[in-house]
Amino acid sequence: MNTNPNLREPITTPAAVVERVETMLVDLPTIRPHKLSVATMDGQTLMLVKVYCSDGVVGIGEGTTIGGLAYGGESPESMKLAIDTYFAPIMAAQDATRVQAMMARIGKMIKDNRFAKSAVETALLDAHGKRLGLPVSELLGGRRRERLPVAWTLASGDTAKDIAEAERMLALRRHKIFKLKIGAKPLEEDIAHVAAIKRALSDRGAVRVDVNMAWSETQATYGMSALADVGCELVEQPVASAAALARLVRRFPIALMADESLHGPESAFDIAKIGGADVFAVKVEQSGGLFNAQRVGAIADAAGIELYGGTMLESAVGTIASAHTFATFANLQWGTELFGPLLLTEEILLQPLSYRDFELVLPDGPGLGIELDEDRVKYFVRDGARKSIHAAR
Ligand code: MUC
Ligand code: MG
Repeated sequence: MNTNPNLREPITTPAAVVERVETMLVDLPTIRPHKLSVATMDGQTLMLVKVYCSDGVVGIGEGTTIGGLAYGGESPESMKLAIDTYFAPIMAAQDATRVQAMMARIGKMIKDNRFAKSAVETALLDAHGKRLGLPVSELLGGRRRERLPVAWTLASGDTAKDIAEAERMLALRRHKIFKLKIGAKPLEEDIAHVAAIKRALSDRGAVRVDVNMAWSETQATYGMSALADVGCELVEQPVASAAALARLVRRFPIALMADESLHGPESAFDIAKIGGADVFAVKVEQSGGLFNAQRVGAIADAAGIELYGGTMLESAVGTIASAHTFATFANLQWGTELFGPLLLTEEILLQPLSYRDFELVLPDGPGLGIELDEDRVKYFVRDGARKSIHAAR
């Protein structure tokens, strides 16, 4: 028998248990087609999850992908199905105040499904923060910064339009770091596109590219050298394999960032072991949640790899969950790209997130510090009010 009082199971009943888990798909248009080498997005589908607790607190979380299944193995629809069918019964009646223990319980019974886990963990942390009156960043150990620099992605597919868009962002003082999506066109065309944008912006704007794995290793060898020559400062995931990334790193005077190769702490450790990248694009969903994203950050720090706060183009819910996480990072040398809500035509919060002076300002309120505009969400929810209004016309 265990007689050590410190090791005993708590005998008190939890202050709050999970009563109900609700999921929904919300379809929102984008402000313009967003062209990546893997997909062209005309809209974004959010999978929102709400965790209802017995103390009356409700937490929200988000799971979002890029182009359905074009980016990875989970889609908003598959997340909804997984949470409704498998996560919810595991969470029911469990202590809602022990978030890490709940995630460990889920992890034991559910393999993979990193994006769905991230959405659920976000909702649990939002609820617990509201319960304790603390922002999520404080539950994660405490924020080190109140604002995060935010890059903008130029991905209209047209050089002149991209330059005009960049000029608008500079004039608005919203963004001065620009990430260009390339890899869908022939390499020479892509290089000319990047060169023209860098020439137009000069030192008023930093230019980086994301190839989304579209190049072969030989294309990347030529491409990285040419990109460095035209003043591009960083290239993100030019090739698919982590081994090829490791062979390319530090051969050219341009930083190399891993994105798709990162699937949480284990993959981060594998890449760090071989010094396979200069920078990690940490994504909360891709890492499998907020705590795992912090672990990826710690591994990068230990290996001398620099950090960047990535996005899966989430709406305000997932974006602010990422912001709370990145605000706790010891290092964030390359800033973030937490612009997801700005790519959508519709606002789903009562009080929009604050972007100013090239930065996203972290909210101070408890939990995620945001409030959903429930009427807007009801309108845009799949098969919801918008559909019935259109059908009645
Ligand atoms: C990616 O691959 O990084 C981030 C910004 C953007 O436009 O797309 C995403 C995905
Ligand atoms: Mg990327």
